[in-house]
Order: sequence, then structure tokens, then C-alpha cells
Amino acid sequence: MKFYVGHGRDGAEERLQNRGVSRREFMKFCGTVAAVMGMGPAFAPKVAEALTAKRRPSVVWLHNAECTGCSESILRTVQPYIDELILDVISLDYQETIMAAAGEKAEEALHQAISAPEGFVCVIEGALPTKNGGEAGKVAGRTMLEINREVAAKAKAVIAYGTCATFGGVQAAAPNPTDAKGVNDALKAQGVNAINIAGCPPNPYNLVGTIVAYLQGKKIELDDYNRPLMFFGDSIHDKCPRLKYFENDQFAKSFGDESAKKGYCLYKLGCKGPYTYNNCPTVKFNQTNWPVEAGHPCIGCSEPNFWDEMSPFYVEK
Ligand code: FSX
Ligand code: SF4
Ligand code: F3S
Repeated sequence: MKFYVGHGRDGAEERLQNRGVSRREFMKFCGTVAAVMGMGPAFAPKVAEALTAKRRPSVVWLHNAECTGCSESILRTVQPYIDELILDVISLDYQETIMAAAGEKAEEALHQAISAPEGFVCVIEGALPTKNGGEAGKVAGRTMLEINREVAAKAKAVIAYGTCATFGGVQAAAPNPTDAKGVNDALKAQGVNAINIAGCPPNPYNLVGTIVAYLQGKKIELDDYNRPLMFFGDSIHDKCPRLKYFENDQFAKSFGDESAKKGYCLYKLGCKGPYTYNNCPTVKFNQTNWPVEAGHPCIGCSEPNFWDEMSPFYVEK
């Protein structure tokens, strides 16, 4: 599979067809995005319209301190057409993980993208080390902090993608030697107010849904942590298929025993679903499965400071 970074800006639908994504598959994808956004099937054509508009939004995607699982969660989709779609409906003009350009050519692409008169959306992945001017993280000789200050301040909209970018993630866990911070904490002085798509990793559908709402000029309602309520409005526990066992006091006592095999609630094995807001139970990953359904407790990965506050992970909170 090939990805092109920095291609032209129109004919998205035709291009998708040339790459083997049928109209039917595309509409199915749009239907799923509509459902993830909390809309009925009638909303699917509107999603399609937003995603195939002649002018695709230029996206500059920055990488900071992180494991790159956020990008991987898009690239490793089970149906190969989903990553193609996501990367094709936007004009991805800079993305260090998948762009073909390197060195000065890459620098040039970044400069061009952020100087384009029509503006750009900035997606940020990873936390920002801030200690000693951010010296712990550099790209092309400049600190991540400096690059993000420049790029995010110029963007029409900023989306922090993944718990590292939203809240600092594992980099910000105690003792946080680099004083790593999430985007909104680190770039407050630049007036940046990013929409936070939390999760470690986040669900790609939550990113697409945010981009669609942005393209449609919809007001995106946010919670106290700047997470869109359409994705983060319910707790994991609220929508968990094991909730009936929780309510009946039926708990799995150890992994692999009879109670676990019966699918009992994982609360006593450390599940943090009651304290965690995300749409994993309904959207799932790859629309296939999610931690609790696979028999693993939720570790609270979409909450601020979850490495410190939700651990030890296998102990009841
Ligand atoms: Fe963080 Fe993204 Fe967790 Fe990893 O890059 S949200 S460590 S899955 O992937 O930033
Ligand atoms: Fe709640 Fe977790 Fe039990 Fe599901 S497994 S009902 S999220 S405590
Ligand atoms: Fe994360 Fe819990 Fe979902 S650990 S992936 S928020 S089930």
C-alpha cells in the first residue's frame, strides 16, 4: 500500500475509486462515521459530502514524545480501505511517519504547508517535553516545543490526538523527568485550545468524526477536558456489556478461572471503566473488539494522568 503526502486537493471520490475503494464501501464507512457521531443513517450522505468536497483540508501532523501507536491505530486497520480513506479525504501535507520526503525536502513541505494562504488543520500526536526549553525532544535540530509553538499557533484548528498529546501520557507519568505536558498545557501562552481526542491509542473514528464536524462547521460540544461529548459523553461502564454482572455482584476473581470464562464483571481485577469516558464499547477497535470484551480490564487510558492515577492496573480502585 502506498501513501502519498502532499498530493493535490480535488477529485477525492475518483481517487478513492482508482485505489479500489468502491462507492459502496465508502458509503458504509460514512454510515459508521455518522453512527459514531451519534447521528442516524440519514446523516451518512452528509458525511460523504463533507469528505469529498473539492477542497480537502490541508493537515499538518506533528509527532512528539510518544510510541506512535496513534498513527499505527490508523495504519493497522483490519479493512485496508479505512486507512486509505482517512488519509485520502484529508490533504495530508506533512506527516513524519509516512511521508516519502526526508531531510530538507521534509522541512520544505512543512514550511509550504504552514504558509499556504488557505490555512491548515494541525493534528498533534505525542507529549511535549518542556524542561530546559524542551531539549529532550528535537526534530531537525529544533525542539518539539518550538516547532509546535510555531505550527499550532498558525493553525485554523488544533486536534490533540491520543492521551500523550492530550494529557502528557506515559511521558508525563511520575517522576516525569522531561516535564512533559499535553498540548493545551504546554501551548497555553500561544493561545492554543486543542480539541482532545484521548485514548492510548485513540480510536481513528473519533478523529474522522471530529474532522467531519469541523468540515461541516458544526459546533463541537466539549467536556471539561476538551474532549468531544459525542465520543466521550458516556463512561465505559455505562455502555459495558458486563454491566449486568456488576449490578448482580458477579465478579471475575482471577484471569482464566470459571468466573472469568463466564464473562463476569472485571471490576475486582482492576477495571477502571466506571472512572473512564470513551466510546470503546460501542465503536470498538477495528470495529472488532475492545479491552473488556477481550477479557482485559479497562485501564483508564483516555483519562488525565491515568498512568499514575489508575495504577496499579490490576487492583480494584
Ligand atoms: Fe501516546 Fe500515541 Fe499511547 Fe502511543 O503516538 S496515546 S503512548 S498508544 O501512540 O501518543
Ligand atoms: Fe464496569 Fe468494567 Fe465491570 Fe464493565 S467490566 S461493568 S466497565 S467495571
Ligand atoms: Fe482505553 Fe479503557 Fe477503552 S483502557 S481503550 S478507555 S476500554
